[in-house]
Formats: sequence, C-alpha cells, structure tokens
Amino acid sequence: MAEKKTPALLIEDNRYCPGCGHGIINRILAEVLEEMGLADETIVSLAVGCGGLMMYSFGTDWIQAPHGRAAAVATGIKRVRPENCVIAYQGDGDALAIGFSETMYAAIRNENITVIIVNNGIYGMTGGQMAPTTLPGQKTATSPKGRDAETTGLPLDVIAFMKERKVGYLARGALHSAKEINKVKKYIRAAVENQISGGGYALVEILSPCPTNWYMTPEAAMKHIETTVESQYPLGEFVKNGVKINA
Ligand SMILES: Cc1ncc(C[n+]2csc(CCOP(=O)(O)OP(=O)(O)O)c2C)c(N)n1
Ligand code: SF4
Ligand SMILES: [Mg+2]
Repeated sequence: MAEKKTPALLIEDNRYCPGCGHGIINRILAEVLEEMGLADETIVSLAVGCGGLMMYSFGTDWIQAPHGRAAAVATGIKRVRPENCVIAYQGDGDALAIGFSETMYAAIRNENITVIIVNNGIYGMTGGQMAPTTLPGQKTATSPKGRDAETTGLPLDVIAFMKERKVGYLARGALHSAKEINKVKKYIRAAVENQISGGGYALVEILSPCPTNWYMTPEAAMKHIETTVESQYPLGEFVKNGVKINA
C-alpha cells in the first residue's frame, strides 16, 4: 500500500495534547485544501481556544478573531476578498456560547463562508468548564456533580437551529472511527465546494475528543463519542445546495 504523504500545509508538529481531535481535523482540512488546489488561496479566521493553536502548525494565512467572533471576522474577509476561500475554525464554547450571536447571524445572513465547529463538549483550553454542548449528567470543572439540565437547560444542537434558516450546507460528523473520519473529510470538502460555487453559509460540526479534560485515555475518549455523545448529536448531512435533505 502506498504511504500517504503528510500535507505540506502542516508546517510544524501540532501543539495539541495526545489524542486531541483538533489534530485530526487540521489534517483533514489540510488534505481537502491541497486536493482542491486552495492551499494558497485560503484564509482561516481562527477562534480563541485550543483550535487557536493551529496558528503554529497550519500553513495557510490566518487571522485570530476575538473570542467568539470568528464568523464575523470571516464575513468581513470574504466580503472584501471574495476570491479567497475563507474558513472560520472554532470550538464549541467559542462558537456556541460567547459567539452564538455571531454564529447565528452569519447563518441568518447566509454569508458565503465555511465554518468548522469542533464540539468537544467543554471549554478545553481553560481547563474543562461546562459549555452549551455539555451533556446532561456530564461532570466538568464547573459541574462536578454532573450537568443539571433542570437548572442549566439542555445541550445546544446548533444544526437543529440552523436547519430552519436559509443556508447552503449543514453537516455533523464525528472522529471515533476511520469510517466516520472519512465522512468528516467528505463533509468538509462539500462545505468548501459550497463556498466556491457561491452557495452561501456552510457549517460542519464535528464531535471531537478532549482526553485531557474528559480524564480519559485517547482510546476511551473515542469510544465515549460513539457510545454516549453521538446519541445526543445526530450525524449526517442535513442541508445540501440550500435544500434540507435529512429533515
Ligand atoms: C473575552 C474572553 N473571555 C474568555 C476567555 C478565556 N477563554 C479562552 S479559550 C476559552 C474557551 C474555549 O473553549 P472552546 O471554544 O470550546 O475551545 P476548545 O479549547 O474546547 O477547543 C475561554 C473561555 C478569553 N480568552 N477571552
Ligand atoms: S485540552 Fe483538550 S481540546 Fe485542548 S488540546 Fe488538549 S485534548 Fe485538545
Ligand atoms: Mg470546546
């Protein structure tokens, strides 16, 4: 079997913890951009959070947005440089808590950008506090007895919100097996193709492990996505070419 080459866009070893999903997603994104001939045309609007560590190892142009504002910054870049491929790369805390307004309004305006939201169910970078995506009963640094849905509400399913808006492309993938990783690659490619064809807002949400703050081994964290997280967040493509396909 031919050896798969590391994408040239991965210019340094990444700075994520061992077993972190961000590294896998960076690799997939690099492969997609290179296969599509977009490596030199892409600008990444980077969130604050562990995903921001991508600035050290990912070789596109990038700009770091203030916390939560990556979709707004991506909007500005795309509007003045429509010839570039513009990606907003965000964590769930960034995109769905502090930045939920920017996230939703970029979708409501159907901005022609591609957004990747890495859902690891917590604020990873700051020590594993509860996020909007934290599962009911999940123990975090700020919910040591487990998330109480009575007092904090249910987890936020951003795809469910966005399905009702006029957007170009929506999908949710997960990283717990080679099969699912291949699907994530297909979704990211489709979300970038959507932008290139002027299809409007595209979002890929990815269920991703944070072994460090889940206090699990990398292997157990992957298993946890399959056995527990996935049941809360259905996987698949939900909108394609502006049409709901999995209502
Ligand atoms: C305005 C502001 N508030 C809070 C912080 C602290 N902070 C840095 S990263 C982060 C959370 C990141 O979590 P998430 O977006 O889920 O990314 P992850 O690290 O889990 O990939 C927070 C609250 C900050 N840097 N700026
Ligand atoms: S703290 Fe979690 S999200 Fe951040 S790099 Fe480590 S494993 Fe990844
Ligand atoms: Mg997170």
